[in-house]
Amino acid sequence: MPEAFVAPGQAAKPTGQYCDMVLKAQQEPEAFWLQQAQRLTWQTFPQAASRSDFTGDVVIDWYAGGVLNASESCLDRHLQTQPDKTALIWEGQDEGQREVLSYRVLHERVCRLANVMRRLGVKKGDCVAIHLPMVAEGVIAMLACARIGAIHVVLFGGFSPEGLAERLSDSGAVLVLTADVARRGEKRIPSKETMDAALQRCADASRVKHVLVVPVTGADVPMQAERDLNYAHEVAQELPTCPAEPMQAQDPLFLLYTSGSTGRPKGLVHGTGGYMVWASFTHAVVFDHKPTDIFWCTADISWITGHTYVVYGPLANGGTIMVYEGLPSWPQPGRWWDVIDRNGVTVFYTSPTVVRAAMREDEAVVRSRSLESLRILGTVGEPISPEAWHWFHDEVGKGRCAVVDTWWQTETGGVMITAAANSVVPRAGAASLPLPGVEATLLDTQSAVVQGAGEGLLCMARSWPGQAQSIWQDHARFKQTYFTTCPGYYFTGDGARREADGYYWITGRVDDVVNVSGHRIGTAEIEDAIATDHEVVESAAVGIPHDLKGQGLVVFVVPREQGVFHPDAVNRAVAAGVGRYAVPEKIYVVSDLPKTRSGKIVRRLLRKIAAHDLDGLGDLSTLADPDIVDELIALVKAQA
Ligand code: 6R9
Repeated sequence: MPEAFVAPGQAAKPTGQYCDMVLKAQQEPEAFWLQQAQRLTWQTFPQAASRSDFTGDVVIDWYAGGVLNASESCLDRHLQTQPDKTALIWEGQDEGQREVLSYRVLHERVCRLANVMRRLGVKKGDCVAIHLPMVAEGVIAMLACARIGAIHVVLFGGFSPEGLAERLSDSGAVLVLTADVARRGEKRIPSKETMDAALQRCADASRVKHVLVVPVTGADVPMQAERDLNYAHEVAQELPTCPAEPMQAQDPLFLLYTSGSTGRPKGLVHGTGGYMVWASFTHAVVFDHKPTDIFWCTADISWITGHTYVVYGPLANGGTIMVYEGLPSWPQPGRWWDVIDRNGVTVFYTSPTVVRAAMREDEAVVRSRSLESLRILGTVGEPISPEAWHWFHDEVGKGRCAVVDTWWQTETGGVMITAAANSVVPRAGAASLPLPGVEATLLDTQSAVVQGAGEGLLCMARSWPGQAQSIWQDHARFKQTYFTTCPGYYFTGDGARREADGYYWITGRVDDVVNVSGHRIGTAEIEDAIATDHEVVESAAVGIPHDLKGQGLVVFVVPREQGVFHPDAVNRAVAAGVGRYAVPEKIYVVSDLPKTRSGKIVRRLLRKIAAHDLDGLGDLSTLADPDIVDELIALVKAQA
């Protein structure tokens, strides 16, 4: 095992391979990142690593001159060395549903679908929407898009038709892949029906020429003649080989929508070369990848974590991925532990929410499973408490697995801050140290750099290969969102604390984004959805601490007419406008919201009141109507 690494220039003498990388990336970034580019298969090797610039118009530019195809790095090159190695193990949620795909078979399936898409007229640079549950076809669809140079846009199965329509229109997708019906425990999710409703709502629905329907359950669903096609039928007609489209390193590989503090969800654009290097590099370094690993990242493919650590990272590194369709504890508690035991999973990467839920189950559930194949455990998406970290380490890892808490974002493409497994000494509850080449910096509210131990806004001083290039068709918004708060730096939206020896602790979002079980929800999206109800004058959504979900969503609503308004209307509006997953925990119907004299809602106050944290509400004299605070406190107490 490599000697555990502390921090360059700190504590013990820095040694080991990991430390060499940190120093090289710091001292000779160009040479270091060109060297890392050799992890991929290139048709033309790049001439430069980064030509990025955080000032002026903001340019994120990696691997200029490089030509590659992401699917060749994930598939073709492994065909030469290990065609029969298992690339993907899929298990369905019903007993006995299992499929094992070798690299050879995965390559064939990807090529067949790529040929279908080409036949249907999809061209390089077109957007293709993927709206599928955790079935092998989701992975296949992403790689098939990459194969022909189409930009994939994976959409969450929990979005409402309105939420889907918004993203379909914004991306201008020309083809959609959906399921007939998705399974979720006992529930059946009408994916095709939801997509039909979304397409009806799209003003420019005509841009979507075809809908490919994957028969997940085999249910009978309405098919619109000419537009809708059966996936199984279409791929069966195609050849199992397909030439890969040569892509410039800078050509987009995918768009992924995520929530920010204001306005509509943004489609973050990830380029091909930089993103793929980052996916491969971080998967190898953070999870100490070994060729014999069976890597299970439990994230849905509609999340960035699913993109980078279900699909691109492990497959670029020739690994074996586990894809499981079902819930952690359905049909019985401990189902995921059984998946680990049955398949010999060695690396298990999940979310703190899953860990917290498992902690609440009878301890016999986890103790009755072997889990002896595991060697590394990871979490992502939200902070993990030291208590949950220790439980994960002791009960799931049986005290012998490395545990990595990984901090990163849709915008960063892959892990940024972590205690890389078997290289960095972890600290329970801390995100720990920036990866090689990640220049994390804390800035105070005056944009001055915080030195040594301290707290501040978490920023990056320099670009890294996985950085998103832009927001789809809105570079001005990209610049405004990420590069104006702290000029010259990429601003993450998170706050953090740093110890004297360089370890980072993430303190949470400093903007109006709420993190419910790892789902990033912009409060503005919730408020916009509620505003569609004409009975509502205005509303404010805030996050409060929640034992199980990390954060819960609370909404304050001012109805047009007090007394007659029913809070259920709010739930309906949110479910329709955003999706059921975003329905608030609690709704308070109030006569007004606390505002400054200039009319700005004082969210800080609402957050504290909603969380019953009534000490130190601060100076209320700047409020337009300070009396409203007493009304809110009384209401929250009465409904506790
Ligand atoms: C990968 C992913 C990003 C936001 C991020 C932060 C929070 C993610 C975290 C974490 C504390 C961790 N976050 N990982 N907070 N510790 N290990 O989650 O991407 O969905 O874009 O969310 O999630 O607030 O800014 P994304």
